[in-house]
Amino acid sequence: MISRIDLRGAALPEGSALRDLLPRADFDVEAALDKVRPICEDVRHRGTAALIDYAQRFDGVTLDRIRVPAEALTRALAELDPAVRAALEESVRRARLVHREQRRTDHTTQVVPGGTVTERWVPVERVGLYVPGGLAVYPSSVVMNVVPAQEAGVEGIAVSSPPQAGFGGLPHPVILAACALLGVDEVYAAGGAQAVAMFAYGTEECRPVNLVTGPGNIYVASAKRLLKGRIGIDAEAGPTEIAILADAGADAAHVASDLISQAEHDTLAAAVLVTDSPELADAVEAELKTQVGATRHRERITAALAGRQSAIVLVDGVDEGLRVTDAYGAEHLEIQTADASAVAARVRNAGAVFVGPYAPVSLGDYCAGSNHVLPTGGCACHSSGLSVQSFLRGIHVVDYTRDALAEVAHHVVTLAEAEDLPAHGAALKARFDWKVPAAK
Ligand code: HSO
Ligand code: ZN
Repeated sequence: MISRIDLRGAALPEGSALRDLLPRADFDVEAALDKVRPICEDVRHRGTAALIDYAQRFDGVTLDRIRVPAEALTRALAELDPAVRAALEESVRRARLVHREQRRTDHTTQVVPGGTVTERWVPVERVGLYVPGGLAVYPSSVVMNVVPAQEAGVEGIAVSSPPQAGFGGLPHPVILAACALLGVDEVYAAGGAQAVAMFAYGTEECRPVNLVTGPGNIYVASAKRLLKGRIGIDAEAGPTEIAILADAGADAAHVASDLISQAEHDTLAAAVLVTDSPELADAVEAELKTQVGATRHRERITAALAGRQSAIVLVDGVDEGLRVTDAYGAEHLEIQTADASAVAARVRNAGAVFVGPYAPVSLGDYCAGSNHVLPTGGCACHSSGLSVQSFLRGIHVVDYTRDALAEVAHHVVTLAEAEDLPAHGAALKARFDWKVPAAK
């Protein structure tokens, strides 16, 4: 059902060698580039007509336009199950509480009298938020993308999600309802690489955006990599990962259900338990066997747990466990050990950390207030999840008086000469009648 990796009894290797002991799913974004490149070029040149063709080819729907009409959004919200509406509202409320606090205030540093640098935080003008709709549809991802963009003050927010044959070629109605609930009225029925190309190049219906965020399949990730530069992107999102660091005191049934919860996403999803307790490892394995049989998506889950990307890793103690989880850099990391807060405080690499027995990843997926668009594939070692910061740019505003410039001019001229860029120095000299003020 799930493989074991026994790292007990010997010193753990350093850095990447340790990481290599914990296999990951093959999510070869590079390999998809050849397929994605012609699609993006086609959208660039033929715009809406190309998107209509791809909707036919990949989604099996006949569309005459890509933009979702306003009435469809209003109707989706009116027809939304009240319990789902209440749950989405609570998800939004909590996400707003957390993301609002991430707003940045401008800050001015007086470097010298008369010389200041102000860092101004300016929202990106226009963003395209991608919401997947293949194997599963994720209205919760609408919340996780839109809330930080709104809290950052982004004015132009467009959402795209694949057209669904079962819903008259529109994106899934709960996705439309979530957009309407959040006040987003610019929604497109486009999926995959073609949606990213639509955002990047623009079409007759959709103005180009500056930044594309949101998770997606390998083609979406590949198109984001291809078009990066023309557009900004968030961290690349691959298959979901959960790692759990647990000791003998953890509840095996809960650990197993949390591993299963993320395995439910995808056959390539990774579920990794790191523990110093062989008894817990055995108990979790037994729980997995009984629990998986009772789940709706048991085939997908079994494949994910049996895949080479999932494992139970045995270590000598919690310290070694932390070294393993840091080397792995999971998208989600649960700490189910004694003194979980203290252990969590020592984590260096993870997309998000879930502390103790009552903070399962599923809480974070929907209603913790945290964001669920997180770095996967080890990207947590260098990147953060989606936040207000993802939608802001810090602009340095440099303001110096003549005296403040005079004070430092000789240093600038010296550095310009050292770099053999005399015209840089000349730009200063010209302001002082070609006589650089002497050093004080
Ligand atoms: N666990 C996923 C997010 C999600 N789960 C959406 C359920 N719906 C990636 O963080
Ligand atoms: Zn999830």
